[in-house]
Amino acid sequence: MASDPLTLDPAPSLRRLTLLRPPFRWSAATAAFQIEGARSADGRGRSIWDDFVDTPGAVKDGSTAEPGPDSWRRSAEDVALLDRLGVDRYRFSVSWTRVQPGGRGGANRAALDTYSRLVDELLGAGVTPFPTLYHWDLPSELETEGGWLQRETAFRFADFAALVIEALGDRVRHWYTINEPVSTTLQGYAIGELAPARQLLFDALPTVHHQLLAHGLAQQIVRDADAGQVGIVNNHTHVSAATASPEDQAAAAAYDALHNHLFADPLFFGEYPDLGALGIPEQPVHDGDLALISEPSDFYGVNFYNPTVVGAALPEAPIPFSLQPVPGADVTGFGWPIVPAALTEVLLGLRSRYGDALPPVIVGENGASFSEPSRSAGRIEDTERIAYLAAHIEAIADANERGADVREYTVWSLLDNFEWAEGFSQRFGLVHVDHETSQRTPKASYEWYRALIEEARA
Ligand code: IFM
Repeated sequence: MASDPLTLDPAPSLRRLTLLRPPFRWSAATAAFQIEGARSADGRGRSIWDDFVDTPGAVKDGSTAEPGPDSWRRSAEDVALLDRLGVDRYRFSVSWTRVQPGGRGGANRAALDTYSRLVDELLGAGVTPFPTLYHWDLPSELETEGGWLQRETAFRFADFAALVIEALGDRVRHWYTINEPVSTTLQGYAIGELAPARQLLFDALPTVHHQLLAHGLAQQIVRDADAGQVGIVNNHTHVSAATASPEDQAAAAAYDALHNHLFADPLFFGEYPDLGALGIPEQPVHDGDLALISEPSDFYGVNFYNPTVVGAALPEAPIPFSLQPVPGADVTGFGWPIVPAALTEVLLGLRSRYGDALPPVIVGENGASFSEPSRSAGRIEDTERIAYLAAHIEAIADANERGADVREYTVWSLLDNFEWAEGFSQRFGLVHVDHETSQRTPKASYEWYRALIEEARA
């Protein structure tokens, strides 16, 4: 996917909405640790994110995800919001440490009952439940034993997945296995921006294979249980070289391989790209692993936020590339460049690289944080977010018109929530949340998305 820099198309009009009529689906997403709060309730165990937030200075604003939206106790409010929004599906995640507090053993029934009630409430509201089985909350005990660096973790995850699928699989018919393995590998184990805050650089890379193996095992469990549709969801970025120099081009190709191909090639080609020239060791593959990992899924989830411009390594740097600003692009509150055309390129790039091996695509996350007050005296007029979402939806329509097969769009996020190392300082929600009182107030973008969904179905 490495190519020339892309230009920003600022037009937020939805002139292509006609291309996204039903059966195209509209969704919104959250994740357990980011919204649930109630860290000590109902027998929940510790995860690597509890360890992270309890490390002084690790979270930018010192927040701990408590209470935040407090969705463990207030899920009925979330369901009411989803109902009025009119989404087809709700992407939420199941907390591993609520179901298996120590990361292994029998299920905590109280936790499964709570998720079961959420599923029933969603179905009652006409919203299809679409859980993610792993959204970054690895049990601390397993991290102590090596976490995703250890092959065994994939099997522990499969045990957990089996408990959830057994409890909910009579009503849940759509499953994401693992969320953004690339973020866990690169930000969690390689550079330590996210939990478990390891700084292993290329020694982090066995976590790629172990997460993909976990996906393959969980997918097999869904299949064996006849529990519906299943796939993985990863983050993709469009990579371009900072200049036409051979050094920058080579660095961009290396980053593209690391961020995009290393994770998707084994799923769709059944083999890892050869990154030996970069000094990256081979993945710890056992007989039969790649066949399992490349078993066809029902969909491929693509999370997209921003493109990446890459230049040659800086002097003395331990990695063979440098990440650079995207020239001329506006940025979100996070500082992420806003380039909707890059999403079109990612979708077309996947199509052209993997051809018929690529299943239908779901955009599993897309959204933007902007500076907004922590307390809301009324509706927040988040026009920048509306422009961001509209332009990216249009980018999907463009991709479909040019041969991609995207079947669903998911906004990150339904709610303002705990943005990992940024704490409560970044707000992505369609709904404002006062993180002290947990009060929810729909923003202008919520009403805009509601109207868009209605119009797309008309
Ligand atoms: O909040 C995260 C989410 O948990 C995973 N994908 C990216 C989002 C924004 O950073």
